[in-house]
Amino acid sequence: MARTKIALIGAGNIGGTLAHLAALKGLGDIVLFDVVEGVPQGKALDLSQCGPVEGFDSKIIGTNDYADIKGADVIIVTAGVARKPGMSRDDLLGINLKVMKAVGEGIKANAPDAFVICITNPLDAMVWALREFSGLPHNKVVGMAGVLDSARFSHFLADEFQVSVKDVNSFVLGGHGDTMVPVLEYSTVSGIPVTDLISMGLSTKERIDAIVKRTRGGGGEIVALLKTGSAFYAPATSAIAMAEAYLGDQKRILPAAAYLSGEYGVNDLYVGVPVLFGAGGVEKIIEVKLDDEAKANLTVSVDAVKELLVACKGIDPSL
Ligand code: TXD
Repeated sequence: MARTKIALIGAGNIGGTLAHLAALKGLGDIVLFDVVEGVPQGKALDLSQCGPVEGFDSKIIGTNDYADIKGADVIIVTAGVARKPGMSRDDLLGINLKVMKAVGEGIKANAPDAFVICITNPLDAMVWALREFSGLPHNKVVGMAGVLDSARFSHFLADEFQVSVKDVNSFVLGGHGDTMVPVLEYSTVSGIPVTDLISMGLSTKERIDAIVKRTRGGGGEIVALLKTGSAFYAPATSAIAMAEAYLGDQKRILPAAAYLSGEYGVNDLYVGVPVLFGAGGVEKIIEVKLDDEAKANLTVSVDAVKELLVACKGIDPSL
């Protein structure tokens, strides 16, 4: 049987980290694709030279040719640009939409059977556009944001309660970032909901609200510190967890931007929800009961995604 092939579209900070993790975890052979000449080739060579030290023999190549992603089992997309000072959200949307068009067409022509994970921002709109341009089935195209947002939330909760992160399981819904909806009733420490931990006097509503706020702004906090880019270690780790769930048919339930057709009362949109991942890609959308506050927050989140899609359709009438 041929080795698993993982294609990474975009060989920037996240793309390079993804390649490193995939090689260390022995997930398969790796293709790093980028439009910039030399960068994917250079990173591939550097990463290949980790092999003798780490003891992996994944074949890692860098390329500027979509033909090299032929037959990929998993594709992770980070291609695009980040917002620079003076650039409006619509400017960014316009640029990355064009990138998604090129990437979608490249995938359609070369790897239509792949499971595709999109990371490029603005996430919920870009994953929708990538699915449209690639024409792949909806269950094979997902967006990564929820695993990262919940990892950030779990990290802060573990810190607050002074417990191991292994015992913290947090639950988020909705779009990436500002409109993310953390659900406290379903966020637990060893099965005990955060709401109960507050009643037990182990924290306060105010402190948890501050943690929620910090989680929502988690990306921005890192951008402000780095000054030259955005987070890449945790985003890469999060996408790799999703790829492993698919490749290993793990039946994991992870938060991800998935295509909704009626679930949570939402149609024809990608929104962050709990997803059962297995060999079939998105095997099931898990619909949980939400209280009125979470429902209202989810509506705000969904409306924000809808607005972005209207802007996408305005920029590219073929959508
Ligand atoms: O949770 C999440 N979804 C995110 C999203 C968390 C963190 C960062 N998030 C977004 O991921 C971020 O806003 C960016 O849109 C992507 C990628 O972030 P990264 O930090 O890896 O950005 P880089 O280092 O700028 O890398 C982008 C690469 C760069 O090498 C470009 O040359 C390349 O994308 N690029 C392209 N590759 C292929 N094809 C095209 N058309 C193309 N255009 C640019």
